[in-house]
Parts: sequence; structure tokens; C-alpha cells
Amino acid sequence: MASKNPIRVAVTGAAGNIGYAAIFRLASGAVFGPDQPVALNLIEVGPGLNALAGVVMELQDCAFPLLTDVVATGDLDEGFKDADWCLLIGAVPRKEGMERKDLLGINGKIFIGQGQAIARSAKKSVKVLVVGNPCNTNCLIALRAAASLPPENFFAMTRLDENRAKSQLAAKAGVHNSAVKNVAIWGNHSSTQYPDFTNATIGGKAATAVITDHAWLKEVFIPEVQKRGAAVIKARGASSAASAANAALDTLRNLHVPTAAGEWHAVAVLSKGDYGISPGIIFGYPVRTKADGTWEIVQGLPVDAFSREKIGITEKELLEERATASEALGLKL
Ligand code: NAX
Repeated sequence: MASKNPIRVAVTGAAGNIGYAAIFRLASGAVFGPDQPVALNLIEVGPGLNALAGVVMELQDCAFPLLTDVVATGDLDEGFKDADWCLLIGAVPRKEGMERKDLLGINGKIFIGQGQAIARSAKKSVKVLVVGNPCNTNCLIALRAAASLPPENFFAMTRLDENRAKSQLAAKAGVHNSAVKNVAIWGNHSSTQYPDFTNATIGGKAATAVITDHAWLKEVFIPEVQKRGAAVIKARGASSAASAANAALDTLRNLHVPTAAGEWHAVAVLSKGDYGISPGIIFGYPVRTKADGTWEIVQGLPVDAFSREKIGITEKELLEERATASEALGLKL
């Protein structure tokens, strides 16, 4: 067994589809590396707790060399105790006839309780990634509920959108995914997100120089990325799970390891007004992780009139979500 202290990762919704696809790879060392021990705190509710008992048996049956400890619980304080990372996946899905406000109200209460428990029980240096939808606003709610923790340690996931966008651009250009870099996802993880092809590169050249069909970029690429989640649901009969888990793990790794020079990755963070965005919403930005482990928003990227308009649409939606959630929860977010 490696001698480093384990990184303790708390996962809510651990027995759900995304949780199940994420935790075995976490335990295998795929995220933090082959010499970094990992401990898992798995959190579930209701019937999920029964399924979780089986998941724990399967973790035992993998005999992972790097997995030092597994806690399985329905108690938030026990679940978040001493966590270095909290991966908040569990959320109530929108059901037929449910208004967006109802969903924000139901999930808002969950994320208030989780934010408070994280502040009480996790390490003060804990980092939190929210996956459960609507993930930007759920993240804002958790961040506000954990007011004693640094807001810069709260993130919402837009990495699945980045990966989807990279794959679409690579297919159109006829190159491997790895040739596509620097695809920012501005704004909300929703159908208003703006996958920014204007600053992306393919094989080191501007994506707009490699893909000369700009009508395709504007009129096909953007909506395909925005609506990819719905297309997966239609084909699979269930929402993206393995790709969402993969993106969550990509995000953890990107925030753990310094970003290569000249590159960035997509994640949503609390806006302080960068690029003219309203402060106080969790907004998808291009982000770099620095050598000291802190992160920064990439500054000075050109934002043309087309991009500005798209960014404005997703900003407006996030401001509306914040207002709706504030009203549903009876508090000012
Ligand atoms: P599942 O329904 O398969 O699993 C969710 C699990 O969470 C269940 O086992 C449930 O018991 C548990 N749970 C519910 N409330 C909980 C709580 N308060 N505490 C602890 N556990 C709780 O859903 P799954 O497919 O795993 O999706 C989970 C969430 O990810 C959904 O909100 C979904 O909308 C969201 N997604 C987010 C994506 C993103 O890019 N940000 C993409 C994929 C996905 O749609």
C-alpha cells in the first residue's frame, strides 16, 4: 500500500447510475494517480441505501490496492466527515407535471442541508463538485449554505458539455479528439449553454480555420451540444451516466493537477464579474489550475458579438434560476 495520506471523497447518490459508474474508477486510482490512496464515503437515501450495501460488497470484491476505507451511510455528517472532496450527484429528477420552481424548491432544500453538513463535518479545505441538476443553481445554494467555507472551492459540472463539444468538433474536422483543445462552455449546464468554438483550437490552429463551414458551427454544432443530453435519453431510455461519471472524474483530475501551459478546461464557478457577467451566479468559464493547486479564470479571450449574445442568453437564464430558487426557498441567494 502506498504511504501517502488517503484523499477522502464523499459521494452522494453513490448507488445511482452516475455514482455507480464513478466510484470504482475513483477507487482504482484513475483520478488521483497510481500512488495515491483513496477513501470513499458513500451517501444514499431511501431505497438507495439497500442498493448501496451491494455496491460496498462489490467494492470489497475488487480488492483495490489503493482503497483504504469505505463508509456507507444515510447520515450527512457521517458521510461528509473529513472529506477532501464532495461529489454531489444525488438529486431528485424532474417528474412529469413538475414545474421548474418545484424542482428548484425540492432540490434546493437538499442542497441547503448538504451545504450545512459539509461546513460542519468536512475538512475546511474541502472542494465540492455539484453534478445533480440543475447543477449551477444547486451549487450556488450549497455554497451559500456553507458560508464558512471559501466560495472558490465550489464547482458545478460543465465538463460533460466540453467533452461532447470536443468530440463533435473532432468528428467534423476528421481528427482525433485529442487534437481539439480549449473548448470553453460558458454559462449554465442546460440547453442555453454556449459551447465556444471561436476560441477552440484543432491541431494547434483556430477551429474556425480548420472547420470552414461556419454555418455548421453556428447552426448545427451549438444545438447538438446543447441538446446532446436529450438525444442520449431518447436513444438509451435513460440519461447519460457513464459519460457524466467520466466528466465528473475529468473535472476532479483537472482541478487536482496543474493545467498544461496555454490550455484550459470547462467548469462553472461563482462569478465575480469576469467577462462582464453578473456576480453571484455559478457560471461556466474557461479555468486553469495553477501549480500551487489554486485555479484562475482564463482572462482576455476574445468575445465577439455572436459569442456575447449567446453568453447573454445563458446568463439571463441563470439569473432567473437564482430568482426562482430564492423565491421557492424564501431566502436571498
Ligand atoms: P439516479 O436516479 O440513477 O441516481 C441518483 C441517486 O441519488 C439515487 O440512487 C438516489 O437514491 C440518490 N439520491 C437522491 N437524493 C439524494 C440525497 N438527498 N442524498 C443522497 N442521495 C440521494 O440518477 P443519475 O443518473 O445518477 O443522475 C444524478 C443527477 O445527475 C441527476 O440530477 C441528473 O440530472 C444529473 N446529471 C448531471 C449532468 C451534468 O452534466 N451536470 C449530466 C448527467 C445527469 O443528467
